[in-house]
Amino acid sequence: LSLSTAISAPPDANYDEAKVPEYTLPDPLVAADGASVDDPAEWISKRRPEILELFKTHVYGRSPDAPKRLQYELTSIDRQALGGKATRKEIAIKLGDAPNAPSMNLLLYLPNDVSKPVPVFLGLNFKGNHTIHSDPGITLSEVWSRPSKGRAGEKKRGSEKSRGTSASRWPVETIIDRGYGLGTIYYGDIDPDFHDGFKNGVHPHHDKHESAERPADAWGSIAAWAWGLSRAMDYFERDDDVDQKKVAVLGHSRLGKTSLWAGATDPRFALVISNDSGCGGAALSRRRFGEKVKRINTSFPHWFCGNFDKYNDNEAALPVDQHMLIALIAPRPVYIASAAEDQWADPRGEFLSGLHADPVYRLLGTDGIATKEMPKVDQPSHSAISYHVRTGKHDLTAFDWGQYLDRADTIFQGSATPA
Ligand code: GTR
Repeated sequence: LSLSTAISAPPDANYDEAKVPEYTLPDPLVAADGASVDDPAEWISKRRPEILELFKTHVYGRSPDAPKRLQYELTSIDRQALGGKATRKEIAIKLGDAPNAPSMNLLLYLPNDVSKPVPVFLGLNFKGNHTIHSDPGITLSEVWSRPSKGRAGEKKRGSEKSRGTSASRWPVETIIDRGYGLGTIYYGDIDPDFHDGFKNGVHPHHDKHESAERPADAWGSIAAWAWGLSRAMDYFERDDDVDQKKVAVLGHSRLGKTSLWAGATDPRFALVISNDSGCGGAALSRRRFGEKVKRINTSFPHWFCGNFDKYNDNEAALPVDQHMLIALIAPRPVYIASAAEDQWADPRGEFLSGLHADPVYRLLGTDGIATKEMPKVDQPSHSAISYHVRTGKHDLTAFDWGQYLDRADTIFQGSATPA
C-alpha cells in the first residue's frame, strides 16, 4: 500500500497515481508564434514576458503598479529584543497613495551581533504578527474573522492569549542565531481572506473599473498578497540594516502560492520558497491529483482571477501549467517543499513542476534540478531548483526551516559574518 492510497481522499479528489490522466504540458521554451527559444536573451525579451502575461490573464489577475510614493512609519523599535540578541522593529507601510489607503504592519527582527546589512527571510503570516512569537513587545495585530451564519467578516484586536500560538512555524531565535533577519506581515492587513466582492483590503483602493463589472483578469487575493510582499521589498530598499540583494521570500500553503507569484512578478526576491503550496502553487494542475482547479475556485472564489474559472474540469485548455510559474523565477534559486502526508497538495506534482522548469533554468546557465527522480522522503535535493518531501503533515516545520537556512547559507555565502 503506497502512502498516497493509505491516506483517504475526499470524495471528489484522486490520491491514486494510477488514476492521473495523461496530459501534455505546454513547452516553456516554445513561443506563442511556434518558434523555439534557445538563447537566454530570447527567453528574457520574448518568452518570459509572454508567460507572465498568460499567468496574469488566466490565473492570478493583473496587479496595479507600486504606489507613486513609498510612505512608511517606524512605529516601534527595541534594540534589546529576545534577551538582547535582536532588534525588533515595527513599520507601518502604506498600501496606496490616497490618505485613506490601508497600511500593513511589518514586524522585523534583525540580529544584533552581526555586521549589517543582513539577509532577510520575508513571509506573510496567517493569524497576526503577535502569533509568531510570545515576545510581549509585538503589537497585537487586528485580525479578521471570516463571515459565518449571516455575520459579516470583522476585524478585531488579537488577544493577549493568542501571543505565540503560531510559534512552531517561526523559529525566530534560530533564524537570528544564524545571522538572518525575519520580516513578517499579517496577510489580512493586505486583503482579508474571504470573498466579499473585493470591497475590503487593498482592492478598492486600486481598482478603477470603468464598468460596474469586475474584469475577468482583475487581481485576486493571491495577487494582492504578493503585491503586498513587493511593498515590503520597497521598504527594505530604504532600510540600511537589510541587504536588499539577499531577501528570501517564503510562504506556506496559500501563502506559498503567494510567495511563488511574488517571486515570479518581482525579480528583487533573490530566493523563492514554496512550502506545501499545492494547487495554484507548485503543483501541476493537469495531474488533477488532490485539490483540483474546480475545487479551489469553488472553495476560494476570491483567490484567483475570474478567467481561472474557465479551467474548472478543463485543465488541458490552460495555456500554462505551474512549471511555467517556476520558470518565471529563473535563474534565481527556488525551493519547492512538500510533506508526505499532504496528498491534497500533490507532492509529486510539486516536484514535477520543478523538473519541467529545469530546461529554462539550464538555458539561463544554472544547474537546474539535481535529480530527474522524485527524491525520497527526508532526502532533500539541492541545486538551483531545490526540492524536498519531508515526513509528516501539511505544516511549516523546523525541518523545513533547517533546509531553507542551509540553502540560504549557500546562496548568500558568508552572510552570517560576526561583527
Ligand atoms: C486549503 C486549500 C489549499 C491550501 C490550504 C492552506 O483549504 O485547499 O489550497 O491553500 O488551504 O492555505 O492551508
